[in-house]
Amino acid sequence: MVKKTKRKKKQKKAKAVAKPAEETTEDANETTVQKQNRMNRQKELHAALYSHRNQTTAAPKVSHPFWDSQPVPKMDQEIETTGPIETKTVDEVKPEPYALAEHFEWYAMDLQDDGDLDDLYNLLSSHYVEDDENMFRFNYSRPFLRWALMPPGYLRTWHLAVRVARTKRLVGCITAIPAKIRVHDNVVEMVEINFLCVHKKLREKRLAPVLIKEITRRVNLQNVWQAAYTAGVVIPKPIARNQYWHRSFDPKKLVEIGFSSIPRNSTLGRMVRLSAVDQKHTYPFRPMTEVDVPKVCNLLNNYLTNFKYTPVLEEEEIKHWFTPKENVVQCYVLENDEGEITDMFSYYCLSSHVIGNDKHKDLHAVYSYYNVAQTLSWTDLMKHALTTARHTDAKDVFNCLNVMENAQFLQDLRFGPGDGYLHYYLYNWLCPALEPGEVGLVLM
Ligand code: MYA
Repeated sequence: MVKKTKRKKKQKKAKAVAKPAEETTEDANETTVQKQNRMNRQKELHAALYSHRNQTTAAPKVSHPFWDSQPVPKMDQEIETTGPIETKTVDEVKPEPYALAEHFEWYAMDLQDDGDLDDLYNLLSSHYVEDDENMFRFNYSRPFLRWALMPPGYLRTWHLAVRVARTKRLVGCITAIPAKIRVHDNVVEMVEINFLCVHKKLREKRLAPVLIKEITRRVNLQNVWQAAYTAGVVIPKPIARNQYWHRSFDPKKLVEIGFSSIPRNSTLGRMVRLSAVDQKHTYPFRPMTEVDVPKVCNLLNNYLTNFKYTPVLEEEEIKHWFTPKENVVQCYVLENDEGEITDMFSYYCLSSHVIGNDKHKDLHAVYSYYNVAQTLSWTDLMKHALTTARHTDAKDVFNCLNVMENAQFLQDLRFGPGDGYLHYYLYNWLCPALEPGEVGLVLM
C-alpha cells in the first residue's frame, strides 16, 4: 500500500508514474542552499495558490526569465477574474520559425508514418518524465501516442520536433492538439500541450523555451491563442494543484521495484490480502461501442457542468477518446431497462520503465480518466473499474488524481496518497485558483 507513514521517502517513487518530480520534495542529501531554495519554492507555490486566503504570507521571488516574458500570471499575482491576458491577430504572428542553434532543424512529425512514430517513441522512451530518484520513466506505447496525438482536427504542424540536421535524429519535441475547454462559464477553443521533451544531453541549454515559443507561433498561426497543460514542476502560475493516489494490485512487485514499501506495523502477506480485488462485476457493465457515442456524449458533458475547468466534447471526440482500444483506453457503460446509459467508468493504460531492476522491466499502470456515477455509488462504480483493470487488463496499480468527485471513493477502495502532485496551467487566460475537486480535466 502507498500510504502516509514512515514510508514517505518511498512514496516519492510513486511519482514516477505521475508527472515530473515534485520540485518541493525533501531530499536527505540536499545542501543548505538547496534546502533554502526548496523551501522558497514551497512558500512560493503556497502563496501563489492561496495568497487570496492568507494575505500575511509573502511569496519569496523566484526568477523565471522565460515565463516572466509570457502571457501567464506572475506567481504573486492575485487573480479574481477570468479572460485573456493579451489579444493579438494572426497578422502580428512571426511568419518564419524561431532560429535553432546551428546543426539543428525543425521537423513536423508525420505520426501516420511508422518510422516517425518510432522516432518519437524512442525519444520519449529514453528521455521523457522520470521520478526524482530516477527509478521509473514513462513508457508511452506507440498506439497510445497515436491515440493521444491524433484526435479529430489534429494538425501535423503541431507535432513538433527538433532534429540533428545531418543525421535526422530526434532530440526534442512538443505537441499540441485542438480542444474546446470550459473555464468557469467561457468555452474557449484552445490547444492542449503535451510531450515537451529534450534529450538528456541537451538539457539546461534553454531549448525548452524555444520549443514552447515555436509551438505557440504555430498555434497562433491557426488563430488559436490559449492553451491548457499540466506539469509536475511549479512555474508561473498554477491554477490548481492535484494529488495522485494509488491503488496497489500487486504489492509484492511494487515493493520489489521500490514503488511501495512494507509499513513497520504490517507484512507483505497482509498487504497482499488487503489489495485483493473482486473477480466479478456485480452490475452488468459492458465495454462502450461506437453505437453508444451520442448517449455517452450527453452523459459526460452534462456531468462535467458540475466543474469549473473541463473539456467540452463533440460526438466525434467522444468516439475517439472513449471507444476502447486494447492497452490504450478502456471505457465501460451501464445501461438501464430503457436503454439509457446511466453510469460509466474509463481509464487509460500507461506503463513506466523500471530503471535498473533485474527482475522487473515495466510497471503496468492505468490512470482514472472520466467517470460518471448516476445510479451507483462512487464506491460501487469504481470497484468495477478496479476489477477490470486488475483481472481483465492484468495491471499492477490503478492511479487516480483527486479531480472531480474522485475523493469520494479513494479511501473506501484502499487507494493511498502518493507524494506526486500535478499542477494545472492555462496559457493566456486568467482563472482564479481552483480547489482540487473543481477540476474536471484529465490530460495524459
Ligand atoms: S510536462 C512534461 C515535461 N517533460 C519532462 O519533464 C520530460 C523530462 N524533462 C525534459 O525533457 C526537460 O527537462 C524539459 C525542460 C524539456 C522539461 N513546462 O531548456 P531549459 C522551463 C514548462 O534550459 P531543460 C509537459 O509536457 C523552466 O521553468 N516549462 O530546460 C507540458 C525554465 O523557464 P524559466 C518548463 O530542463 C509542457 C526553462 O524551461 C518545464 O533542458 C507545457 C528552462 O529551459 C515544463 N515542464 O528542458 C509547456 N520544465 O527560466 C508549456 C522546465 O522561465 C506550454 N520549464 O523558469 C505553454 C503553452 C504553449 C502554447 C500556447 C498556444 C497559444
